[in-house]
Amino acid sequence: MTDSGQRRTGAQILWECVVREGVRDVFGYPGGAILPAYDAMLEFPIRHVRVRHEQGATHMADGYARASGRVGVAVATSGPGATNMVTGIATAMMDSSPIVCITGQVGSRLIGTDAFQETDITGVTLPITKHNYLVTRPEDVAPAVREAFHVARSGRPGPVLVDITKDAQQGSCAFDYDAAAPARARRPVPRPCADEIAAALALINAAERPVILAGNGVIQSGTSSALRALAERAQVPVAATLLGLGGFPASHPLSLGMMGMHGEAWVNTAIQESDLLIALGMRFDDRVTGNIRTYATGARKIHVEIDPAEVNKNVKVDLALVGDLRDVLDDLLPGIAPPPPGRRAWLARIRDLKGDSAVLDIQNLPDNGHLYAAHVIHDLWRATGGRALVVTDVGQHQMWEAQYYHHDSPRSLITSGGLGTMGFALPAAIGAKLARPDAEVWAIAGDGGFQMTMAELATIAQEQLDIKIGIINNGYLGMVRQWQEFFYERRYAATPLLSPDFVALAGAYGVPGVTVSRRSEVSRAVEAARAHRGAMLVDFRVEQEDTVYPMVPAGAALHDMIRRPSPIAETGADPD
Ligand SMILES: Cc1ncc(C[n+]2csc(CCOP(=O)(O)OP(=O)(O)O)c2C)c(N)n1
Repeated sequence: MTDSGQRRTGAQILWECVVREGVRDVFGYPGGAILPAYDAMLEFPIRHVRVRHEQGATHMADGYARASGRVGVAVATSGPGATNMVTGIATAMMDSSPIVCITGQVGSRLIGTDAFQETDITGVTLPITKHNYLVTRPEDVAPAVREAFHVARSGRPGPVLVDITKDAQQGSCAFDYDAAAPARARRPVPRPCADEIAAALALINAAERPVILAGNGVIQSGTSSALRALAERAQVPVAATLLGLGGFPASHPLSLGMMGMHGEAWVNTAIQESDLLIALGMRFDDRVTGNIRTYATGARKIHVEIDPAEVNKNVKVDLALVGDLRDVLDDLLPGIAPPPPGRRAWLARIRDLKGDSAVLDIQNLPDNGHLYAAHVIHDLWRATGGRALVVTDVGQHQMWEAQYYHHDSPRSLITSGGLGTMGFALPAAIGAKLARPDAEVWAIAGDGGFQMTMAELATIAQEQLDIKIGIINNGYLGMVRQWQEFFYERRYAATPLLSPDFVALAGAYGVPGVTVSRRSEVSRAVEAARAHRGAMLVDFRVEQEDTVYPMVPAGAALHDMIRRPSPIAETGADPD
């Protein structure tokens, strides 16, 4: 660390700030414009994971942040290095994940000349960052980096980019860390007033058929136990968004599970029949509401949200409590009254709905020898005791994971919800494993999404990371094929998929693998992977034309779902 007033280069100042923020792991890829920073990095206690593609670096930083709650850091050079980060930054933005991306920029005198590897990356990322900075002088490095970390983690978290010109990295200035505090005034987080809290309590205490909608905000704010206290005291069932899964224990009797497009029928029906929705840290995404005009029309709505821009954006609410969920729950809890008598009938009604749907559940049907993805996820959940940290990709397998792996604790599911980014799982799992080395980390990907970032297998091998990889291999871009099946008369344009031999591919990186094509083999393969010290890949060859049920077609009312047909066990002929 520097003595106060010592001269330091911009590159040294950068890493000193990063280290003082508590960061020890960064993910990146070098190049000319960021070379001074890479050179200076060697003087600092930083583990740098050199990725195979800069998109991977951003997903790793994101996975690191989601697994730990700490800020993740990704580094890239100018031009193509920086633009390769765009998808990862947008992914972090949509899911409110705190990451700081550091990019090199061409020399300040070359800016605007179309110099070699010049891109206006602050311009490019303006709509997909919480904030970004172009730093052209060494004196400005520390204030920008320190503020970037603050902005990324404060309020509603999100990605911040700091673009530093090569001369700002190379140049030097007198440096005093403590004097280089962020210049900008910090914005205080609002807190609802007593009248608003009283109004919310009046609604909650009187409601006969309330439902809590728990979102990512529960996990971000670390309020799982307060949520549990609220639900239990008021006897209110809890539905979760995809990103809210784990915020409330799935095994709890008041847990409803996932809501929305692929939510179970009882969850969506309960929401449609409710008289009060208590939305906590969620933003009424269209995948959650279906058609807004027909969404929970009989329900009053309370929205607790830290970002005022989300309030009344998609769904008009009766009462908005803008503030940190932790503060609001602290204020609400003492005023929760014993539930009114109607609440008991409501819970009974939900129990009936649940029983009705469960009859059709694939887990309750006889094993016909075929391997369904739902079996794989269910058996993985059993084998890991529900305690693994699962990182999924995007597609059908993501929805089956959400339905069949029952998450009891926060930060045990990491998935790209808002942007729905294929290629997310493998690199995000790397970040998660570095953030939580003791966790059992499983990356679950489709055969399509895995191929988008599978080069990061090399990173796993090089860093010797103990990550288990499960590929749900159905020979299709499954989720798109499902839409074609339902809405395009089974015209499977561009969705059949040829894949390499994934086990041989992993083997080329020194990662062992096995192929599984029968249900009876699932548990054994999972156990073998768990017993192996180090990375291992399991290629699950599942039914090709299986479908995620239920499904609310895009734009339809939440209660108008395509239900799971009962003869699902009859898909395909008898096994040989
Ligand atoms: C980068 C990107 N491109 C395209 C899509 C559109 N998309 C959503 S799901 C999906 C299919 C995913 O197929 P696969 O990875 O094999 O998983 P499966 O649905 O079969 O489980 C596609 C193409 C996307 N979400 N992300």
